Amino acid sequence: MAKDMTLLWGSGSPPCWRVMIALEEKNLQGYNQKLFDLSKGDHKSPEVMAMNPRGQLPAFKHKDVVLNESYGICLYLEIRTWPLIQFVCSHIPPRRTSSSPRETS
Ligand SMILES: N[C@@H](CCC(=O)N[C@@H](CS)C(=O)NCC(=O)O)C(=O)O
Repeated sequence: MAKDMTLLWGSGSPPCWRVMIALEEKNLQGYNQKLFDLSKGDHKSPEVMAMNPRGQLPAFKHKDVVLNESYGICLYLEIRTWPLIQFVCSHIPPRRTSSSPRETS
């Protein structure tokens, strides 16, 4: 799972550390990472802007999911790595939409 993850982070950034600590706590070592020097403005580079148009770090990607808020990333990691939640989610029937056929009883 960690090999599919990429974290763009900045030097001296508590929100970045928050995500890195969450990754460590969840034993997700081995993720791809790249350090950007905030003091040089590297967080406005095309590489960061492509992942987070606000040009802020952390920027996180897992497969085709991109997340840019540190608390949101931590929540995502929690959900993705908590076996009970995975079990429950895998047993929830697909959500009915307004275009779904209505049940008749
Ligand atoms: N609410 C965001 C804050 C992210 C943030 O402010 N990151 C700072 C580094 S600590 C940053 O990228 N600042 C550069 C800028 O805003 O241009 C989070 O928790 O992820």
